[in-house]
Amino acid sequence: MLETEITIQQGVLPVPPRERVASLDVDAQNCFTPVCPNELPIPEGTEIVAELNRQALLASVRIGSKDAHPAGAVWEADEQHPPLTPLGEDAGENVDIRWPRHAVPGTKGFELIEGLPRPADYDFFTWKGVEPDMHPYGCCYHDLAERMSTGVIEYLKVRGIETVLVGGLALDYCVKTSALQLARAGFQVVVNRAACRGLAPETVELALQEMADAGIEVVESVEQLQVM
Ligand code: VGL
Repeated sequence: MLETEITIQQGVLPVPPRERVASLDVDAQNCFTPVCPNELPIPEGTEIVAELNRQALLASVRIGSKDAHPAGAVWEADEQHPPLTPLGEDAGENVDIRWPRHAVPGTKGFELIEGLPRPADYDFFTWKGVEPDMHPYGCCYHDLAERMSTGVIEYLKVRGIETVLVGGLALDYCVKTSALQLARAGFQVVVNRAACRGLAPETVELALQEMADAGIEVVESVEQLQVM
């Protein structure tokens, strides 16, 4: 826990006026919460909703992403191949490790957590992992090599956004990768810890370190943010 204290911002963090700020909800779907115990349930996953909604009040633009995976994707775990085990090279370059089936369109797990807007009510929304041989993490690119844009970065640039407030699920996978992609694209990125939950404490620690090394700011909650 010590490292968490070191990598999380202490005191107030100035953010620009809302015209230049966007709020991003990464994969805030039931499949990553206890609502769906057979997918990738994260304890307290549903509890991010109020904080995501508070965070959005500081922004002029609210964007979101969802995993949208076909059943039977090549990365699906099964009895012989448990979750987190690496896939062989013949699975292709756009998958890395196996995961339980999750976020299949038409199922409860695919839906955003209750209390969030509908995708159509966001200013911009993207769906990722639609192809059965692709399992991206970050919401800015469809492929792991980051050549095929989802349009998130371009949209934020056109809207004149400088700062992106980020929350969602899971902190140690899709939130982390999305934040790193946005930081590399030149945005000030602020990850809101209270608007995130992670799959495992060890990978959360690594994610916080990796984000800090990339210049990403992590705050405990929106209370720490002060408009400049
Ligand atoms: C995610 C693991 C597998 C995420 C998605 O949204 O963070 N994590 N698939």
